[in-house]
Amino acid sequence: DAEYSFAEVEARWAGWWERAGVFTPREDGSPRRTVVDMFPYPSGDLHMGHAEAFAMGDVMARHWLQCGYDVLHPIGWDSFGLPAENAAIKRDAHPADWTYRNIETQKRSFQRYGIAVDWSRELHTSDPEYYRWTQWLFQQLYRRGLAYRKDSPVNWCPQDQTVLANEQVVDGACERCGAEVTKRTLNQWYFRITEYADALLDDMDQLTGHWPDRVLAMQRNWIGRSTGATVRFQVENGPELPVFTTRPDTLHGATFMVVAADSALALELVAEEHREELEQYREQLKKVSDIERQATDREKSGLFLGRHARNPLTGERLPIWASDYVLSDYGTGAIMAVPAHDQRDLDFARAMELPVRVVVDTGEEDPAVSGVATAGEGTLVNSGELDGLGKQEAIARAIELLAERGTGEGTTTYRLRDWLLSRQRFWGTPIPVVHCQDCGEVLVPEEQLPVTLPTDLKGEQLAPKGQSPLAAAEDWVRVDCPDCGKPARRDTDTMDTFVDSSWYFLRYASPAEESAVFDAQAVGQWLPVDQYVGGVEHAILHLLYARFFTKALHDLGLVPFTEPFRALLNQGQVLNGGKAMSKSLGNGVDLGEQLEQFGVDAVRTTMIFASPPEDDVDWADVSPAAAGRFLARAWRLARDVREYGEPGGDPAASSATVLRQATHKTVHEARQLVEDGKFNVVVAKTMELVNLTRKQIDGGVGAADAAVREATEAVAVLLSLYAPYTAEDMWAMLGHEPSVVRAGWPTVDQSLLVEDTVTAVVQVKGKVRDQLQVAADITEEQLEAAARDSEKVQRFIGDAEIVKVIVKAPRLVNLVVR
Ligand code: ANZ
Ligand code: ZN
Repeated sequence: DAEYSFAEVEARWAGWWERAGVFTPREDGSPRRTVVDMFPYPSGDLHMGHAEAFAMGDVMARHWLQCGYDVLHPIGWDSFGLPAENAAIKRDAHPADWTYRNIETQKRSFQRYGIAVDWSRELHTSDPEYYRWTQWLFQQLYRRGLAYRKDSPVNWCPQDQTVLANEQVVDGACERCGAEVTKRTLNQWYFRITEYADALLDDMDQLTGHWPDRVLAMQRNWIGRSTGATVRFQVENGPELPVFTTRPDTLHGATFMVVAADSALALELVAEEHREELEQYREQLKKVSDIERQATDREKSGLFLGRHARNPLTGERLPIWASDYVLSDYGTGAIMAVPAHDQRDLDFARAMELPVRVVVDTGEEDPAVSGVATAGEGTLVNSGELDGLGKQEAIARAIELLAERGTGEGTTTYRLRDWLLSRQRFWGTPIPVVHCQDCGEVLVPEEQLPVTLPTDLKGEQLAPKGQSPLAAAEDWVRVDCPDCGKPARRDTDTMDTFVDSSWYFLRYASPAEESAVFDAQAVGQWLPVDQYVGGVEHAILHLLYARFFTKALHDLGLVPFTEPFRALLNQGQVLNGGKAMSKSLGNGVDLGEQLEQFGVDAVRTTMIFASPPEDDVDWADVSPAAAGRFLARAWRLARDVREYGEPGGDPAASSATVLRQATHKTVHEARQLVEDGKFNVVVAKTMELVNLTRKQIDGGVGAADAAVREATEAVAVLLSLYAPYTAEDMWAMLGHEPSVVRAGWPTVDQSLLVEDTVTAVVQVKGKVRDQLQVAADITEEQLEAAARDSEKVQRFIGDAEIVKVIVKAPRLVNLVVR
């Protein structure tokens, strides 16, 4: 007998799906579904993380194909970015060389991995055909006032001459070279995502239940909408000092004020005798990253500015301090401190020996004694006309009082900041703007797009020098102003790669479209994405940016929907020994070696079987070898059916009711399990069906039985979701034309789903000779047929003639013979 060899099975089908165009949408009027995996960065080769994520997305795509949908499951490459640039600097090459070489390698691996994607729609964000439209979209946003430039302080490494992200500053030093990081003010491009803060929050209602709750919570938190009040305090012999507070009810408990030490406000307010002290303090702060500053366990520091302000409700005189625990870019950059009811204020008050006054009685211990601020519900005390009110009533009343006096009003504040999109790097989408002395910022005319990257820069020329490497390409930089024709200069910054990935899924609908960013009709037909798949590390930025872009494009009349991804699946990580794989731990698992040793299908099956999709997979705890043995067992069913079975038999005529029930039940349940994201259970169900089928064959039903063929075909369809090579091979052995991919979920016979089976007794001349498990609602004819088919019964009858049959369905058959 032929034996299962994954290598032979893979070789038989390698490349076949692409050649046959199996995954190219037919656009034949069937209902459509779109599955998109977060596109990969071409970092080198496929790794275990990709292998898991793409196996998951593939289950959904393949399931919908079996359901009869026309499925769009595309792939592309997020191919701009720093690693390519760094590799180019090191190897004295152009980033494109490294990038496109990696894409080739990785693409071959993806194809071997048998992903059900339509390669004809492959896109690269670093292709001019693609980034032309990234530039075009930037210009549309610019025209709408959604892209703008402003000066802003950034982390600056004087050694590397480059801007650093907050995450790259460690203990005030550059993560790479250790130099002391300073702040520098640069003119940067921003997208006005804050204009969409409310829409981004409110539209999450549409996503609830379809996106993981934790992702929604993280986005909500990141946007950070706070409702409260702006309260204006009057500085003695000075300006008004507005603060944002969520607790205007606690105004009587304010005992001092704090302004952000690094703000212009602090410099403006400081009394002359404290100026030097403030300047020293500010120097110190430049070395601390924003992340560290916001840590709650950080020791409080600050200084008195030598000024006072008046409480607008009580007239009380409050000292003004400066500290780093107040952020310059949140609210108004200044606060009223209420130490009794705000922990950060209490810590500061205790450190600086400032008074603490309770104004909300919560029944808890005095914060001045306990050191724990009381933030909960309670009754107002020491608060004049607010006394006796509850917290919520007092908030409303305080806002009324402030409004009456003209010293405040209700306001909403957000934590979300505009999106800083410019990068002083080479390998990204050039910003399509020209700067002219006379005309200012001028958009590059649409017919001149794309503004392509110069191809003659390489190696050291790309190294960071404090401005974009593009600035060094003088020929490229110098252009005539599109408006006045005078000499002007191109913008030399490139876009954050998150801009490229904020709209790629839209391009998949019509990737070859040359005259527009996309074909509106195709976008309307394929999008929004029905199932988006990717890692939780993108819970905030990428997903928020893509949602923002979609909303902005909606408002520009370019797309008819406001949310890009109907459903989101965050696959877990692949660990090894309980820890994330890493070079330093030396616990990396090489995907290529796993594929060589166990085969694609065994690795994919292992990924899917190990745990629910959103849980981590610990490679140390799984057995791809066992998965391989399961696939071999499944495959042998098809081999035996081919060898002994005759096609065309009617399973309904089979007496193997138990097997038929199991088959139909498995198919029925599996469909729902996939929809519910319980992919691992689908594998378990397939295993059970494979084992049962083998038992039935060996137990007398035989491989020729139509019910066995039926079960084996169901196994092939189930396997097509996660073991594509084996499934295709089985389907062919069963005598079908390829491909199994669109074979369709077998039609479920509802009568076989009846949970209750009963034991029917078969008697020959009044003596019990066999017992059959049958459906409770089996018909008289079916039961008689089953009884006649029983091997045991046949043995007792031998050559005798059946003269009479008494059937009492579902319990009894009595055969009278002579
Ligand atoms: C007085 C007060 C009393 C406050 C109280 C809280 C509790 P969220 O909810 O995060 O929006 N705050 C305002 N601007 C700030 C800034 N730039 N840096 C640091 N803290 C700032 O927080 C709003 C509260 O955070 C505001 O309400 C303010 O403190 C503080 F019992 O005002 B509160
Ligand atoms: Zn001009």
